[in-house]
Amino acid sequence: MLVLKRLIAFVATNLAAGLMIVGGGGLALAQVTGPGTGQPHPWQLGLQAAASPVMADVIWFHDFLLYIITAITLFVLALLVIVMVKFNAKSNPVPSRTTHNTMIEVVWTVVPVLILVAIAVPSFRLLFTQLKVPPADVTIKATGKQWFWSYQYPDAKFEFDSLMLQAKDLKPGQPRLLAVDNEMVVPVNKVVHVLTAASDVIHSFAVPAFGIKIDAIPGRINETWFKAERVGTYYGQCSQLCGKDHAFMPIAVRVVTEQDYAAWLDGAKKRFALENVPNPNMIAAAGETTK
Ligand SMILES: [Cu+2]
Repeated sequence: MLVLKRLIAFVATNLAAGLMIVGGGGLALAQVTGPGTGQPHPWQLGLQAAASPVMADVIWFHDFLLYIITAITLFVLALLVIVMVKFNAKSNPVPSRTTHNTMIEVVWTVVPVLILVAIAVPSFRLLFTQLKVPPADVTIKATGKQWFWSYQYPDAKFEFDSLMLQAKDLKPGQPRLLAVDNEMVVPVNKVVHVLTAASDVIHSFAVPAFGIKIDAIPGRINETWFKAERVGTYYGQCSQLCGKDHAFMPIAVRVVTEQDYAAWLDGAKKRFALENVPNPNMIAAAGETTK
């Protein structure tokens, strides 16, 4: 009974969201269905609401493709129905012997090319935005380990581990399987340059609300960036199968105001200081030359 109820609810939500898309109210699917809390929610449909300009572009591109694919599907369906109704053996007993039609052949070559160009332009623009890191305000190195993340703030010279909270340790409001003991903290509206690496196997650093997902590979450093536009906590997960606890190494990013960030940074420097701990993984701080 519950399954049936949920199924009906699911179909109804789908239909409503679908109608909104077809209606073209300019509403992104994610905003229609997501509460914008930086985490997935039960019966979620579509992408998580955007908290960074890149994710806003990703959602726009997703919706844009949905319009195109819907139009193409409906067009092909209409053609199939016409063929089935008008040209079946009963209603069209003597088939035409036409084999070529230059006009139609030009059209069915040129139109798909134009559609692909229309898709390629925003697609490449989005790729370039994602790949070109703007001048960074904060640099953080995220290291994937079996099975947790370590965050290093090279400019402030500290590093800490971030482990998933067990169900019994959750405080009210903290999501199960996503909340961690030490969140990665970043200031709002600042460009955060994320460097990723791994110490054992390949992991992947992904936070859907920021539109970032990048492999963390042992022995090399990958980079990506995000600019969080809203204060809050945003969750992601390791997105590369990395062993038995792959599902239990969540990413939690707490976006705070600049003042709160400065205060946190002061405290964190004392708590996680590396000064006396020789750390071979420490990367050269910005502005410092590597010896
Ligand atoms: Cu992993």
